[in-house]
Amino acid sequence: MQAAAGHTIGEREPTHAIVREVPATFPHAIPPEGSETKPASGTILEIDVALARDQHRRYCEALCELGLELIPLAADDRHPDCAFVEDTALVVEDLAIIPVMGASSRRGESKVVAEVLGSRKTLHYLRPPATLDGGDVLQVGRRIFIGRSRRTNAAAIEQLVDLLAPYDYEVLSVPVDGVLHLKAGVTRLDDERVLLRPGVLDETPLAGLRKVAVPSGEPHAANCISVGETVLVADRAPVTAANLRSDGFGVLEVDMSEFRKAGGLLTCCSILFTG
Ligand code: CIR
Repeated sequence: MQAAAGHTIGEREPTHAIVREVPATFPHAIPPEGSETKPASGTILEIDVALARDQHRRYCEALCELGLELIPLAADDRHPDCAFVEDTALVVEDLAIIPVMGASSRRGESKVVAEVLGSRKTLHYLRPPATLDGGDVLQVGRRIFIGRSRRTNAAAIEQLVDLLAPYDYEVLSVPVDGVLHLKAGVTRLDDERVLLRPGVLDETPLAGLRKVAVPSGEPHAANCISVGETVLVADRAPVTAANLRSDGFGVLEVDMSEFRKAGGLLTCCSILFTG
């Protein structure tokens, strides 16, 4: 199917997932912002690296169960947050967009991701003063929601609006307050439905979508990965998992406790795209 501008219309399920291994330096990752137990700057997080690696392996197995072909990247100990690969790039149809990441300490993570994507897609680099993390970008059908957060600014949104103009997407800015990234508060279930954590973002731009709220005791569950009719959900979210099952979704659960200690959720650990 072709859009007026001649681009392939991309309402296709993802086929590939870039993932990045857990570095030995993971406990030096940026602490979760907004956490009441936020360690002082320079404090080492209480992360069990061996357990994190085991959880990451199970996460990768679950992505394979979703039918995705994995593209694994080696960890880089110079970059404690590198397993959160989602933030380094976003892919829209034939474009791989490499942002200037919001946290300056993480910017060195992008190079290897750009190299891998550059062999498959057309690379486009966002320019300063734009800053953006991939965790702030949510695609739902022909709508692309961009969180305006502590990491992603208006200049990035303006550049994306221009860049994506020929592709026939509606690009909507969503003020985010209370979570690090947009996708900590809302993720896609299908092209009409999203899983939502109430109270952490301005829901006005989401009008027109059906919202499935996660219960207050399971805030981390709002971040899921949905491919086809199966949804990957976080551990310790039994109500959300049961609700999704009764809505007809297959549910896979993965324990990502060590990643949450560094402010990461399920989507953070992969870049999904259609190859
Ligand atoms: C950071 O602060 O950048 C990392 N410690 C956590 C990034 C999580 N990424 C995401 O939500 N997409």
